Amino acid sequence: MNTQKSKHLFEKANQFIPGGVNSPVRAFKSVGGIPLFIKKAKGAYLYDEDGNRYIDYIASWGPMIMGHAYEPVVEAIQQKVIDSTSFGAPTELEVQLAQLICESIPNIDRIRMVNSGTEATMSAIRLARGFTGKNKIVKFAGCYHGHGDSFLIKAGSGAVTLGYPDSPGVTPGTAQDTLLAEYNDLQGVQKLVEANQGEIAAVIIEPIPGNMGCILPQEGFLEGLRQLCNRENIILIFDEVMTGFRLGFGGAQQTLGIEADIVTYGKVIGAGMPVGAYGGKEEIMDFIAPTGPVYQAGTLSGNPIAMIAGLTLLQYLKTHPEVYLQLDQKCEAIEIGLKDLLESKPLPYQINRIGSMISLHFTASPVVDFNTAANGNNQYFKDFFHGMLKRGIYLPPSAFESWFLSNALSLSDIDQTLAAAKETILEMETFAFGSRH
Ligand code: HOZ
Repeated sequence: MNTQKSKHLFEKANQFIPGGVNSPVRAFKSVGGIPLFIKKAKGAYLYDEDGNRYIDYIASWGPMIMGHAYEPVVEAIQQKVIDSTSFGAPTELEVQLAQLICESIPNIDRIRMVNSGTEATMSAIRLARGFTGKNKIVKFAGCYHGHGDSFLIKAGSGAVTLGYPDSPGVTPGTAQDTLLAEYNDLQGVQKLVEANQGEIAAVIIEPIPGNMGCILPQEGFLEGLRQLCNRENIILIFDEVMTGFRLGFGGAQQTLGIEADIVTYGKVIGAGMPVGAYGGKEEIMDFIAPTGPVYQAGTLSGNPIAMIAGLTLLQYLKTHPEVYLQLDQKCEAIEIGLKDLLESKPLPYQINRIGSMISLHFTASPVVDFNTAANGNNQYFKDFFHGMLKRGIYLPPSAFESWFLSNALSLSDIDQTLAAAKETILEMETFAFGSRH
């Protein structure tokens, strides 16, 4: 596969952009090699600057649930953009999007639009602190809530991929207000709450983490968190930036049957435009300015182009629930296919999946939290990643990221993916039991 143009662009990018990328995990650092520079995408396919085509399992890290350049969204943007790209003033569109969400998600009475998932989570904890009058928050190792200072404590995603889960630049004062728990360990959270009685404003969690690979909650864990937060007057924040409108229209809350006090969104809500949002019950949300004293603002918040993109996609998803069933079936086919290929092989592996999120870890023990995710064999992951890439399958360049399927994937794309996996696994076996042992 010729990737000369990407190579050249990466060299040039490194002169002008730190590390050559505008978001670290894109740099391929933990898997090695040159990141591909993408020229265009359509449906399930990405095309790089050298003209190579890839079947895409990143979907822009989640947003492109109907595939790239989805016609209704493209047309809606084209029609709207001639009316100007931003006003910095209220629009009917943002009311329509807010109404659609509030009328669809039972525990969301009000929602505030921002520009990214990071902004949504930062604002959500400020709101929780302002509302409760308490300072500390609990987060979970390996969960990633964007790059706000309070969250860069044992963070997942690119932070752990690149070896900086605790970022320099976060002051000790900020860090000490973030208490760390292990995902799926309810007792650990209970102990933290006892040791910090009356001081914890919020527990923030990806109900189904996608930033240490995809991890599933064990029975009783999230239910227990909900009860604990109720008992102790702690705000429970579900970070549904990845799962919102992806696992179903009602996200993880609907899938799991558990309601949070504040929910954060991003990705699918903006259909690939820079949008985040946070919402919840009226009494909490009305604590935000201008109704309440907790300040949060943004020049581009509720941007009309972003709103029309999000509104068009969400209207479609709401009226086409079969999309979620189709996505689930496609992802199940990948799961079953990979398991069939790996079952009889000497490579240790775990596959976690829910709906259209899936991840593959090369480890013998179940992946249920950060430590078990970090046990995965990164050499195997690199070999698998590059074996797939050279066969035209574009996976996340880190085992600490979930794959995201789009409904543009066809059965033939899935067959092609599994054929590539078969060849890759054979190659890994030969290599593992040849030169490496
Ligand atoms: N934080 C994103 C994945 N969890 C990565 C975003 C990007 O690099 O584009």
